[in-house]
Parts: sequence; C-alpha cells; structure tokens
Amino acid sequence: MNTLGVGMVGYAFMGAAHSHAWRTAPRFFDLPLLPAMNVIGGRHPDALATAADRLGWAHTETDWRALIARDDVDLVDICTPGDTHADIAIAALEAGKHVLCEKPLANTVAEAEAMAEAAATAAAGGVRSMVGFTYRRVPAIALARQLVAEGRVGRIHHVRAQYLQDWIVDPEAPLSWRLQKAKAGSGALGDIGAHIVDLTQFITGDRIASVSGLLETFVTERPVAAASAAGEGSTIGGGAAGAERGPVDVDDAAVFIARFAGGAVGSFEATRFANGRKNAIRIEINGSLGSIAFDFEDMNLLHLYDGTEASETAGFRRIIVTEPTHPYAGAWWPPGHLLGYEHGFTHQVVDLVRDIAEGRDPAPSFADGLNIQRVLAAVEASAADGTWKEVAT
Ligand code: SOE
Repeated sequence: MNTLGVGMVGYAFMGAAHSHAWRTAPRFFDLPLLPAMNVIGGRHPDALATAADRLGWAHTETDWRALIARDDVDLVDICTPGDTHADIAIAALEAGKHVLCEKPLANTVAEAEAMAEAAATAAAGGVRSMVGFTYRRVPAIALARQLVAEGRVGRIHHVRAQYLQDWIVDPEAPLSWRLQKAKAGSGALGDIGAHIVDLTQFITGDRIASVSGLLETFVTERPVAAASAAGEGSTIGGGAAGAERGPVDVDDAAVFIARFAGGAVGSFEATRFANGRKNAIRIEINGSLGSIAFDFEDMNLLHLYDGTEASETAGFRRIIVTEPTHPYAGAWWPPGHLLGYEHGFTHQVVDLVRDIAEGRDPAPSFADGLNIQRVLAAVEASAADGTWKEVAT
C-alpha cells in the first residue's frame, strides 16, 4: 500500500492526541494510504527524543524547516501554539506538502488570510490542507448536522452554545502559553470560543453574520510558568510556577450574541472560570419543527425533540450515537460501548487521508479557519467599543 509520510511539529497535549490518531486510524479504518509516523519536530533534543519514543515517531528534527524539507514528509501536522502556525503552514504548502494545522488557524486575521491564500494556491496543485476542529467529528455532532440538513428541526430560530472549563480558576495557576497573547493570540475566545463557532456553523450549515460581545479577564497577574522543556504533556496548565509574576494579557471569558445570515439568533459563552465544568461543550438548536441538544460531558448522546410528535408522547429523545449506521461509529465497538475525546482526532486523520488519496479539498479548510478568525476578530472589536460588528467575508 502507498504510504503517507507524516512529520509532526510539537509534542505537548495536541501532539499526544494527534500521535494517537496517526497510530490508531489505519488499525480501525480502511485507508487508501498508510500513514507513516516518520518524524517529530521540537526545540529541546532530550525532551524531543523522549516524546518520539513515547508517541511512536521514527526520527526527530529540532528545526521545523528541515522537517518540511525531508523526502519522507508528505504531510506536515502542526501541533504548536498559534504564533508559529502561519510560518510553518505557508512554508510547508509552498514546499508542496499537505498540511493539518491545529486550531485556531492563526493568531490574527492577517495571518489567517495569508494561510488561506497559500492553501488555495497549493490546492491548485493537488496539495491539501485542513484545520483541526475535531469536535465536528464526534459522531453525535455529525449526526446533528445530518438531522438539521434533513430538515428535522425545521427553520432554525435559536443557536445556544457554551464551552465551559475551569482550569485557571486558581489565581496561582501559572501563566502558561495559552494565557499569553503573543503565543495564543487570545484567551478563551480563540482557544475554546473558536470551537463553538465552528460547531454551530457546521451543525446549522449557516454562518454568523454579526456579533455583539464582551471579554473579561478575572485574574490579571499570575506566577510565570517555569520553562518546561518536556512540553506540557497532557495537561493544559503548563509547568510548575516560578517566583516571578507576569501580566495576563488575554481574556479569561468571552460572552457574545450573534445573528446568523439565515435569520437565527445565537448566544455564545466561552470561559475558563466555570468552576466545576472541566470540558463542557453544550450546544442547543431550536427550530420550528423541533430541537437538538448536545453536551460533550455526555458526548455519545444526542437529544432530539420532534415537535411534530403528538403531545401525549412528545419529549426530548436520548439517542445513543453508537450504531453502525451512525457517522464513524461502525468502525469501533458494538452499540453502547461508547467513544471518547481521542476518537475525534482519529476521525480527523481518516477523513484527511481519504481526501488526499481521492483528490478532495478537506473540511474544515483554511478558508473556514479564516472565517472563524474573522468572527473572533469581530467579537474583539465589539468588546472594544460596545457596538455590533459585521463579520467580514
Ligand atoms: C484547552 O482549552 C484545550 O486543550 C483546547 O486548546 C483544545 O482545543 C480542546 O480540545 C481541549 O481544551
């Protein structure tokens, strides 16, 4: 079977999740190309060697440009903080390498525009690119999109989305890279707000046309995280804190309302201060014929309200999305045996490898990632002057 040589840059939480996906995808899905985990890139040789052994990569590179140039790299998988996405992705695309880039696509609209332009140019030559919004590949979310597309909820009136975490409620939690604008571009807005923007546009098939929002930083100074050469591992809080303290220059929480182009109204909340909520993504769509509800903390369930059913028996139905006929589910376990956070990453690899082999441009594309960046920028602009902002197209 032909192979697809993969080179991954970065080896912290996302590097671990993507490595699991590259290892697992060909063992559970029939793929037209066999991913070869050829090289992993990072800055610290010792930690990189440890990560290569632990995550299953054959070789290491401490220079991402050298990684891109290797003949055994057909695809570059970018698992670094957002401040390096544009440089690495554009260099890879210009070298004729396919690219999978973690979300959000970039730290600014300008960077995202340059990336989308490079991706469009590369696509003309058969080079493919995708941005890693993996939650749309949770079976229950994919089913929700199918049901909306079939008209099961009718005309959409309300879109309600929350992404709730609480990993920095402690004011002594260190100033990790996700809390630094220069590295992450924004705080909860870009890190987790981007996910619910993608999910709601994906499920509804509609796009956010205008927004009005606010950003809040509850803790404005934190201990500086000690440099952790081994990366963050599977935690998201970074290494141990030092004695030095530094300013928090990103949002801890973003709250905004939206108008969709198709007429629906939306309410969005992305926060790292929802004390007790660890990774709660809650989506509810209310339409003229019914409603759909999802909560990532019960990620194998989709709740459907069929408003056309007789009132005697009407009510939200609890669908366990693990039947062989459900998206992706048939490749795994018998009904009811449930999937987890990591399966969305495996499904992402499956779809990307099939798109590359069959000559399709993957979704979400860099253009989709640029659109999301423009929604985030509109929220930031609205928060700055308190007025409604149109989302640029
Ligand atoms: C931290 O908020 C984080 O790791 C996000 O960066 C990921 O995209 C999300 O999947 C889990 O939470």
